[in-house]
Amino acid sequence: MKKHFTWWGAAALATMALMAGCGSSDSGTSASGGGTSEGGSGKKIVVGFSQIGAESNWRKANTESIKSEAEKRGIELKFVDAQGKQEKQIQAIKNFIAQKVDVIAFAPVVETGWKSVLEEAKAAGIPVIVSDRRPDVPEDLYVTFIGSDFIEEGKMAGDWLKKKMNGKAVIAELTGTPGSAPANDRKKGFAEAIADSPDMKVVFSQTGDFQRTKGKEVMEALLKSPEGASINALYAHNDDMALGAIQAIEEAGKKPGKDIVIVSIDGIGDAFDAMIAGKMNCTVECNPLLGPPLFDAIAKALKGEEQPKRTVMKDGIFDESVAKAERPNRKY
Ligand code: GYE
Repeated sequence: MKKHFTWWGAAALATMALMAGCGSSDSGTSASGGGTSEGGSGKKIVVGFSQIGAESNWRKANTESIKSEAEKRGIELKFVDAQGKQEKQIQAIKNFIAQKVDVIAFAPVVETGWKSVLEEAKAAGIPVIVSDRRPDVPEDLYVTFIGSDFIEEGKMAGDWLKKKMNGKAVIAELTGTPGSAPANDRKKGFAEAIADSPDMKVVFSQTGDFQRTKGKEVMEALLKSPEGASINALYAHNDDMALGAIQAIEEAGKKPGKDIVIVSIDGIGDAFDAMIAGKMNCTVECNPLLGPPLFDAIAKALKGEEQPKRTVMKDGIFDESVAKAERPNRKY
């Protein structure tokens, strides 16, 4: 493999890093040598990444993509898992600022509450890249945001279900983490898609926090309640919750995928297996492989290059009719 690394590239990188007020040259914390991504001082570029947690297979694939891309590029990654807690993410970002990392990247668990910590990063001259979910902050507090269009995903799920059910369904909705961009937007997009069909009714909506076990618990309780009896469709904001719900539906003596038609979002391998087994009907893809575009954006930020405020990942939709043919292409 040819390395596209030149002395003037290194010099530009170092200059820009200094212009951006980055402290890699005096932080003394980063290991040197080994990689291709060095600042002019011979020190590795250090990126702090605050991840939400490991709540779903999507998230695990996302983490893996980020870690392996950092390694491939010889970048030192300080990776911190917040176990689903915003306070831990804020603390991690504050620590990255104190450590004078070159770039901070993060996936905000919820939309609100980020302004003050991002202002601290800005005051310290550390560029911030937003990964996966949008924070509700002024645009000047981050360089760029890379992730999917969650409203569009919700719309795709709603349009698909409307067609499948011929415009008539009694729907249960399993929502994602309260206050998160994907939960807010997937709910909105789905509602928009079915708004013109008065016989498509969402009669139940509760959070399963994007987790398989919680999806199962919520579905179990619903099926035991009187309103559970009439449900003939399930919309889950992610595949893991749908897969948990499938177990609950089977345990309740019903046929998932038949008695209750199931559509969810992410496109993980397990969802394809469930479709092949006839237990699930459709998944809208959400691409978790953000590592490569994320580190492209980081490289540009360090060079001070112009870049768009928003990069939208392209997502497809896969239903039971294509699940078997598509399965070998699924990597996560
Ligand atoms: O759909 C879900 C994960 O933010 C797009 O978070 C991501 C979502 C994904 O827990 O599985």
